[in-house]
Amino acid sequence: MTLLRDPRFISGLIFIIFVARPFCAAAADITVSYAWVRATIGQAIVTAGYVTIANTGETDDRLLSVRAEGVAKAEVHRTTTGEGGIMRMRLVAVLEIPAGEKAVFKGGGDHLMLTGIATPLKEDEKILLTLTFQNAGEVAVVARVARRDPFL
Ligand SMILES: [Cu+2]
Repeated sequence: MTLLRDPRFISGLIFIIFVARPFCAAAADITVSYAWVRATIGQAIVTAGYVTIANTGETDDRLLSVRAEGVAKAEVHRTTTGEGGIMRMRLVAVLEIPAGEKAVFKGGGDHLMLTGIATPLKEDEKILLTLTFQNAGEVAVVARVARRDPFL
């Protein structure tokens, strides 16, 4: 991966790993934790990721966009179960994070949809996610790659 040869990327990553708590990143009033991405199967170029976003401040914030290292596109999706148990998934262009509240991503609910994965994501690898918020700005978090929720 060419990113890993870029010294700026490496120093950025080292900064995140040693200055922020692992698997948890904070900017102002927004904390992103419990970040993990489901390992890809075979040559699949699509997978899902999960985070918990807490807004500990007094001001509402909004998640505007997400980037994932080595992944062409990352979006917030919401799965809902309708009549007859039919599951639907739709794009959430802007995710509101009201003051004092938490957004918990999970299977069957909100998730990050990662598409265009250049290199298969294997269990125990790590992937850098960068979430951009309206007020808090960019919050980077190192997500674990796992086959199932490593935080349960
Ligand atoms: Cu999805």
